[in-house]
Amino acid sequence: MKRFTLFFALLSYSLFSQKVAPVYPIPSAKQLAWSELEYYGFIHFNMNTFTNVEWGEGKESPSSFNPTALDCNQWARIAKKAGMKGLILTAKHHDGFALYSSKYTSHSVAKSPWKNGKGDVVKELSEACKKYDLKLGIYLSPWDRFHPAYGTDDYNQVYAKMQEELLTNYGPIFEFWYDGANGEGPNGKKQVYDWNLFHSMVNKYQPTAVQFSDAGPDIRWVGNERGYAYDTMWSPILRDKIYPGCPDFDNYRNGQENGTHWVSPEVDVSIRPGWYYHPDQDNKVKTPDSLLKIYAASVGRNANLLLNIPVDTRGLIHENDSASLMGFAAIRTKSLVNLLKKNTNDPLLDGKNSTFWMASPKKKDIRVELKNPLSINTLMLQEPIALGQRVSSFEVELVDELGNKEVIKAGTIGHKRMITFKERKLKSFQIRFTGSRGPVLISNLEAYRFISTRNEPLFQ
Ligand code: FUL
Repeated sequence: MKRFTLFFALLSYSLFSQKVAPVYPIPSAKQLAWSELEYYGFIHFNMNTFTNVEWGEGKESPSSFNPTALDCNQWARIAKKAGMKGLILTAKHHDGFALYSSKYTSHSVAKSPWKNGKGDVVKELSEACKKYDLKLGIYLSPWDRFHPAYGTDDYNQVYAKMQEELLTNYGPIFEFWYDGANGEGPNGKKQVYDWNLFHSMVNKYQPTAVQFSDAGPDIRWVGNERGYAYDTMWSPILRDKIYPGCPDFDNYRNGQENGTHWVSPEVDVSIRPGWYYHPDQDNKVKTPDSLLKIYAASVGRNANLLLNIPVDTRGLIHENDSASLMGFAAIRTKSLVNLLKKNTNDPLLDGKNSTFWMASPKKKDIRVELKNPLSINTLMLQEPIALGQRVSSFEVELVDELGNKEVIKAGTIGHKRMITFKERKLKSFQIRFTGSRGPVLISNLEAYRFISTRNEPLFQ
């Protein structure tokens, strides 16, 4: 690929992070490491796969759970080839059926015909993840429509004990997922959850794991299941005002400029319309192009992407899903080629997050003159978030080879921000920062040409 020479009208300079005061809140070490993961998978596979529903009632017979060819190595192999960093498994969904034999519930694989009740899906997946160098995450639905103790204090102990089993028997866990969906248990009772107890279990047994819910404590739901984050996407949030399943969550989904705690968003979306496998959705698998747009609207908007793959009744990822994931990986790799020339002496162009450009009263903007016009449709900016999230608004002025100008206004940046536009041959561009908490720091600037499976520009 042809490389282009850059002329910077500004003088960029490097600063060591310790010389710049952080703007609080800032991420913990485990939150920072989590942000680097960017893309990993969700596996919805459980009783619902066999009963062909999205939400079971807890009255299903364990005899229905009987995959004919379950192969967690196939899941892991596909996830690895797809470029995912890990997999999160539904160890127990709302119907209460557990994918491993638990001492604390009678509703599990132990009562199923699969492997004569001796099977353990969590174990098989944990071994496959180790083999393919993937991280393992656990989804354990707090809502349980089966458990007789649900709605009483005892259930909190049951849930914590199940956490203990999952957190101590399967090796390192990178993420623990508390679903916000919540309703009544088998006796019509609602549960008052002991969140402090649940959080303490993860902190005790897997201190490097991040915990997900509508309200964190470490990472949070983005507020929709359609695959996108927002133009303004703060990691800081007023965490003490929200809780899992809180009805006015919409008011908090963008995070808050004056947020008290660092709780970054995660975008969860399924590759199919449903979270679980339904044969009539075999031809409704999202295309590689739509997955790449989802990627730009999630990873490119200060969030991580958790892409769900519904495993089928054989216990395998369906051929159509696999094909789409491979197509997505292929165009993502081609699209993420930085077309700005790397320059190890320039903190913006060295590809490192530890060095950064800092705005000053004299140098408020970033201005790039391209010696040879460059055909692109995406600009990517990063803040060194270890020092806090700062930019609240900015604008990008694009100038094409004929001198035509367009100004795009945008909100936050955070870990990664992608600004996408109709492809054009750019002669120069300028990034003007119009609002920030403290001095603006930018650690990386890249330019891409996002393309579709037909090798056409992705954004029209
Ligand atoms: C939702 C659940 O109700 C869905 O079944 C699914 O597990 C999704 C990831 O979260 O809240």
